[in-house]
Amino acid sequence: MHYHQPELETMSRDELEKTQAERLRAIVRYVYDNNAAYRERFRAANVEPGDIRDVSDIVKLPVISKEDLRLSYPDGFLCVDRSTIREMHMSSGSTGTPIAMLYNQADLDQWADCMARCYVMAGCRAGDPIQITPSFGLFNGGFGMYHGARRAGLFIIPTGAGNTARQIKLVRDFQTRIFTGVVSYGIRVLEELASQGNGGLPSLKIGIFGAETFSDSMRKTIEDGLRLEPFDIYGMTETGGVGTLGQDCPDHSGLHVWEDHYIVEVLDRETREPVPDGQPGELYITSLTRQAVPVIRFRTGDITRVLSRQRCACGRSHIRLAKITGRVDDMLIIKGINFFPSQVEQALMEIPGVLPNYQIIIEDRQGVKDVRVNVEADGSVTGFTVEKHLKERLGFSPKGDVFPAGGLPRQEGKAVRVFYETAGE
Ligand code: DLL
Repeated sequence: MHYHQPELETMSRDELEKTQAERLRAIVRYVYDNNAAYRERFRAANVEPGDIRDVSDIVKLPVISKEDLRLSYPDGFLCVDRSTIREMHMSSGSTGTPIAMLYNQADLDQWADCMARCYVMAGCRAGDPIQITPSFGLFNGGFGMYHGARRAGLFIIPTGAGNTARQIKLVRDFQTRIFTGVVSYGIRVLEELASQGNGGLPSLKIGIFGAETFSDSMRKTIEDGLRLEPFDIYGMTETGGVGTLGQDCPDHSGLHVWEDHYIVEVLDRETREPVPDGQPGELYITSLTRQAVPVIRFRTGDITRVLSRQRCACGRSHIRLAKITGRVDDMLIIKGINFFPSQVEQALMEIPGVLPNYQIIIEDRQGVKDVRVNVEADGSVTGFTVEKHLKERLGFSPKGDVFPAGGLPRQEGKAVRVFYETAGE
């Protein structure tokens, strides 16, 4: 077995929980002493650092939402002197109001180590050529993968986003072994390969994909099409970026979250009470080791469940979560039925001949919502086939429109799947 930080990745559950308790006490004291906004929030919740003795005391602390972070833009939760900041990243967020994440040197090191753990866990070894296709810029994807690849000693090919024909040429010219990207970019590469019609990419062995829900069908399409082993990498701007939270291991039995750096809580979406392991809920994250902008009980909006706290076949003791199935704010309610875009994706991909490109259009006709699904498929699939299958799987019948391969628009970066139309005004 290979690990980037063997002692930390395989320490016993007892040690891990002891480390978390110590670090939780320290970080709570730290944010209280170094940031007025945190101090005020703690006071409003009637809690003091001394009240936090064990991990179970975490429920006494106030939660922090994306909205809180937006309102504090650009640096309301900063806990270090501005002169020590070394880098920043930003997420645009669905409303367009940004959230900024600032890093000091210790935070950049922490990010690099978390990312390097993910790489080594996936089988990457020093000297392996890695092509990094998320964009380099304010989005954390490109630079996070870069920092980690430096730490793991990989040979970095920093292509950034787009120009798929050139990406393919570089894979061939430099025998790229590891390919990284947002999930939908894996599909884009497959399409480009098909249109070139001149063979596959045999040097590729490892695919590291994330930033979007990774349905089983999408995963299989990428695995079979690119003939590599796909890994699902998880992270977000607010926790410090890609890879900070973790990834699945070669056992593919859930996402290992780096628990010496983060405390995971899965809470009921309405009551905010912890749900039992195995039950789905909303993920809250506390960062234990970040210095510039630590988050305490950050409400991620992501839906998951705890799969296991047992040591994994890979030797790691860190918790395993189910892959992220969607976001609380993505849930759609049409004609009284709740569903997530990822369920539509899963159902669509079960239809033979359907291609992995689709749009969900929510039509609003004077307050009455209806849904239409546009999907690319080969000539064997009709709108009727799509409608019938979605009805069986989702319990309601959106209108299905079929487009030829390449008939729907593509975006650079994360794919946009849901569109809103207002009609009849
Ligand atoms: O998307 C970080 C990242 C970059 C992860 C590249 C993996 C690869 P944000 O733009 O802040 O950061 O978006 C974070 O994206 O709360 C999830 O809703 C979603 N997300 C990220 N990774 C996954 C994943 C990056 N593996 C938000 N599966 C998160 C499902 C994911 N959703």
